[in-house]
Amino acid sequence: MKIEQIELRHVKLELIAPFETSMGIETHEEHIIIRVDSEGLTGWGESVAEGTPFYSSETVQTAWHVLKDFFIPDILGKDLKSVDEAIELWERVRGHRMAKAGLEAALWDMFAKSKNISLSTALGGSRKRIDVGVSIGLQSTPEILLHKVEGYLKEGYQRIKIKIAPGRDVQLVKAIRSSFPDILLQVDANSAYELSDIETFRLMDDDRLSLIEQPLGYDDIYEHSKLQRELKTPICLDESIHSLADTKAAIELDSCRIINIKPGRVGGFTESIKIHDYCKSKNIPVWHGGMLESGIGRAGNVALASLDNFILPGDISASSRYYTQDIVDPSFVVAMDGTMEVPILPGIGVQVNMKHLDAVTVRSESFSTGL
Ligand code: OSB
Ligand code: MG
Repeated sequence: MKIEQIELRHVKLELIAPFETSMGIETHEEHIIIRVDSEGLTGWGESVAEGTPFYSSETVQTAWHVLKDFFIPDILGKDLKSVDEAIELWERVRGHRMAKAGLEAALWDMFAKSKNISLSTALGGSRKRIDVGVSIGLQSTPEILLHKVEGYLKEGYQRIKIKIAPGRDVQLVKAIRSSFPDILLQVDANSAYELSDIETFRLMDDDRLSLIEQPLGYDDIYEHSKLQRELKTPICLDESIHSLADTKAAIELDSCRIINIKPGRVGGFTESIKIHDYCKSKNIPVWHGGMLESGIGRAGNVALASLDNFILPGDISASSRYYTQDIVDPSFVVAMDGTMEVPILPGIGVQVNMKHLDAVTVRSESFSTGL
């Protein structure tokens, strides 16, 4: 397919409520929406690099730069036969995975549309509905947290994840466990602890947590293996896993027993599928993480999570859990049984609402072959 035009949009979406983690408080989410036009078809993707380099070293600005100066010129005007062909052209770029994943997603959408199949089918997914959970930020009091947990359980969410930070951890887990003894519960530290904090994790080790997500250093694999050795509760790595190679290292070292897959963090759907398949061959369950995506990124997440080794419920919640107005129609909803439908229409399977997209766009730039 001849890549005729590519457009970048820096979007800024206001969250329904501030999202607090050990990395700070977010009131808005900034991402890049990427549109690719080719032979009458349009592909959409979302780069999840954020406004700040607190979760990942990438930001909207670094992603914009690398997309504009490297990834886009590599494919603009080319007649691509497949997504793989683009990935080969991009191979010389090191890192910048979130930038690459956004453009790769737009190509996946476009190629799926050209074959008249859903993105889920194109990626090799088989589930018609996926199991979903919700990620709850740090709250000002344990009472407010319990109230939120109760509300989300009533909406149907199959599991609860809470953010933790030093001093705001064990007592929150105990409080939730005493009110909701049997729910699927997990915690996410976003790298807020050190190995010397092991006692904190021991105190939660009998609370039947499904997993402890990324307790130690954001790039660490080695110390997590020391921590995992001392705990019954599975560790799950998020920030530390950027590739299939990291996944292999983490599994061989027993640094974690579960992997969180976010296509942005690992450079796209293609790498995500490799990680998914490798984990499946090693009996390691995976689940789909989230980056507070708009409906465009969410559609990709839902499609990827339809692959069969996404065994645990994902951080893929209803559009309304994040934003008052999504930029796609229909917006994503969660059924009372805690599942979400996988779109079956071609590509991402949802329509981009141009009016809503325009309203959240703070900057845009278009690149075309030029005649
Ligand atoms: O660590 O999983 C994380 C959001 C932004 C950055 C990192 C993380 C998160 C979440 C939210 O936990 C997941 C979601 O999109 O619902
Ligand atoms: Mg996480």
